[in-house]
Amino acid sequence: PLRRAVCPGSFDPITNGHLDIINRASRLYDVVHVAVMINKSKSGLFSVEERIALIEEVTSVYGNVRVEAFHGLLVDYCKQRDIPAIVKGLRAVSDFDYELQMAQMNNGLSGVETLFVPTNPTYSFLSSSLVKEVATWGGDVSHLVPPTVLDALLEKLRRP
Ligand code: COD
Repeated sequence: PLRRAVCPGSFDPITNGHLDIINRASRLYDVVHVAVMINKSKSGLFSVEERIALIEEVTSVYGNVRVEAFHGLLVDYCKQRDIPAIVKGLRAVSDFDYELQMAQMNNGLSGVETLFVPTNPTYSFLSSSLVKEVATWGGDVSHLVPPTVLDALLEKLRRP
């Protein structure tokens, strides 16, 4: 059977930090599912369809990444697709509290395991929200997101 893992997130938009984790997961597993989790209370800059298109474009080189949206609990996403592992990036201790809480909750709910990959230090300060904030005020984020994402971001900020 194929060994599967999921990299979940909001990906609004995908950054080089996300991409680094997805790339590393794609070398450890046969299939990596990237799940764009829909959060009704957070509307986001990019639509879910736009986020998926961007992720598909920048992960297609890996050859074993599948991207889809999901509305609901991550453990249900995993159960429906027979995915035993969640792969998450850990940026700093500040991520750890919440990530540990979610990992333990998810394991308690369904037995799914969470594996933490230490972030490439180049991206340890990086988040989608900071990228959006910096780009909104004209700051240079070209080293923080893939070129396709940069184009989409600049286009979006020009015509919101
Ligand atoms: N370097 C490395 N990894 C990074 C970086 C970076 N610079 N930035 C982000 N990441 C990784 C982290 O592992 C992060 O968790 C993941 O990418 C996604 O990041 P975001 O910011 O896109 O997404 P979040 O933090 O909004 O995602 C939270 C989830 C959607 C995963 C979570 O809320 C969830 O599972 N929701 C579904 C509902 C559910 O099951 N809730 C119960 C949870 S117990």
